[in-house]
Amino acid sequence: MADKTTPRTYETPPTDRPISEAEAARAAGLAANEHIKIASGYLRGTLADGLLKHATGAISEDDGQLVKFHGMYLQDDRDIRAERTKKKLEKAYSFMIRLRIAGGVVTPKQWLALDDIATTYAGGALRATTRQTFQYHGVIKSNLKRTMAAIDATLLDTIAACGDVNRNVMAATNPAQTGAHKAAYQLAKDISDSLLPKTSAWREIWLDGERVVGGEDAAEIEPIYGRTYLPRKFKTVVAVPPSNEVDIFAHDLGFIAILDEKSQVTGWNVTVGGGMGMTHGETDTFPRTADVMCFVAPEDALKVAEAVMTVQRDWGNRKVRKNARLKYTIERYGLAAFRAEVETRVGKPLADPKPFAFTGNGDRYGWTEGDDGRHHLTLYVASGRIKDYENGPQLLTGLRRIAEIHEGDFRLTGNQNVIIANVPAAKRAEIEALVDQYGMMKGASALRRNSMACVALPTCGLALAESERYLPSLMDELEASLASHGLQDDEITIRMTGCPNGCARPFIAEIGLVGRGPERYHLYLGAAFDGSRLGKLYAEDVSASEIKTLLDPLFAAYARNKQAGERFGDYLIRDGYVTRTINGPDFHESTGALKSAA
Ligand code: SRM
Ligand code: SF4
Repeated sequence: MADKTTPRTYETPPTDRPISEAEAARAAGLAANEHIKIASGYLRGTLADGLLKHATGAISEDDGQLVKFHGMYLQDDRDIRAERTKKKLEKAYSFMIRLRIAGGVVTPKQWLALDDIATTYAGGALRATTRQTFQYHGVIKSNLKRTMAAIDATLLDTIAACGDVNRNVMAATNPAQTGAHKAAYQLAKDISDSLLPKTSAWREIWLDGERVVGGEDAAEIEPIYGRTYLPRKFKTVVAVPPSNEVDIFAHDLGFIAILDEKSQVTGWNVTVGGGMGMTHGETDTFPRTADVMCFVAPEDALKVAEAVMTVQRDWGNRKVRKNARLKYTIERYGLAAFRAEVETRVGKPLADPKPFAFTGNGDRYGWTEGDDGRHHLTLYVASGRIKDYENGPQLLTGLRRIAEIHEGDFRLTGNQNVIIANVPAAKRAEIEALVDQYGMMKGASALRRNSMACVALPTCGLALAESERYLPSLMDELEASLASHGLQDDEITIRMTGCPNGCARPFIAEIGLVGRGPERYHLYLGAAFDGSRLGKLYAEDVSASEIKTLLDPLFAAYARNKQAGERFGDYLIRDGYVTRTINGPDFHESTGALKSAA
């Protein structure tokens, strides 16, 4: 037995002691959002407590990141920010809530309930987004849980509408149009369901649901995502040629229906690595059109979707968030290596893509008739804002009246428009009368029908310039200019955003206007009408009043010199006004404006 006085010897403590995941993430230099995810307990953070703090209309910064996974953003009214700061008042905080509606299909009953929520909690407006869903703006903190409960009662939710996860899955708009559209809608729903986060945090926080007890085992709680979810947002779409209304080349993952001679889907071409967002002046960020990677049989489509997403989960950049999207992963490792890894995970080689052709990325307005004799009416909604305009269409009331009598459903398009779908022939006249009564089809020009603007000011915290509130008046001027050159019926795509994040996909519009600062925009030209080619920077930092002056001579030259069927973007390249952008980093390589317009 050792004598009490004998000094003891101790082992040297291990230097590789187990450290927490959060510490490991910090040691590895991971981006701040990675720490927040790790520490959040599967997206809970301190949200539940934060909602009880009535002294502020905001939530903590970390919770502000987490709440995105629940489909929400903390915002403030930027129109009155300076005035409130001067008065030493807290910013006028409120929340934007985004729904998840795979394929954008809503029943009349849901429409009425969503309208009711808009009227009660969100300033009387529904906002159809560029990704086939709705947003509410201006919901104050004390109404959040009531609003979420009301959304839940519609059998819709907001889970994964934002955040580092697979977001709302878009599909060619009208499932009732053909069998192929039905298949596209089904695939979108299946992908949306299978890639949905499984944490019970959403139900627990917003609906006072029970915490699902179980271990802290990531494989059980989030079998696909794990504790850190994805490096960045991930967007999936499904298209049916010849329409590219979902803008497949702008998304991380896409499926293009390949049809047989009877228009049945034989399988899908898979696209990867599209995206719009960039930062002005930082050439290691850029918009990129997706690559067409392979062809898959219908029974393999879901497996491939999961494999693409998990390769991005494992290979995506978790240190630098602005280089974390799949487009950068593919630029870094190459398409061949990416495809090989997807094949390994799917467990078989994938076939090469099949031929396909798109004709445009806009919507088809007015009435159409489906295979089954049902009728569908596509309505133009300026920037997707569904409200009663003072001297314009009474969209909120009119669509409510239609929902009260409609037997089919509503479809949201990826161009911020609404389709009143599945109308039996006998009901068409009644619906048409309501559309007329509420001024919902008042002649939008060809340019306007092919336009989109992102939300920007006053709610978007990232906006550098106006967009939704400015584009309508700019279009008044451009319409006059087009008409003076006899181009009033020419379809030209025009899109505006308040910053280079590209929420209205401006880099693949023939005329792209991207906010640079108050009343200043970069002008991009030369993109393809079908959304398959990026535009080129034509003029930098132009003032709002210069835009028309710059475009007018180009319209004149186009009117004079265009060949039969030639699109505006293609013409500008052929006649040497801008160079053709190949893809990705090449976007920054040379400026446009090679030749000045006479
Ligand atoms: Fe977006 C961030 C609005 C489609 C790229 N987008 C934002 C935020 C949430 C601002 C923020 O982070 O604080 C904007 C909220 C404004 C507001 O007040 O409502 C916002 N984005 C929108 C919507 C509502 C625009 C619209 O006018 O309809 C669209 C909602 C879509 C949806 O239903 O999910 C919307 N955003 C897009 C698209 C278009 C698309 O996906 O087809 C893009 C370009 C494609 C892409 O993802 O690359 C897009 N939004 C971004 C980015 C840049 C991402 C990047 O990779 O760099 C941001 C900023 C970010 O993520 O850091 C952003
Ligand atoms: Fe906001 Fe910029 Fe997106 Fe417009 S493009 S909504 S300004 S983040």
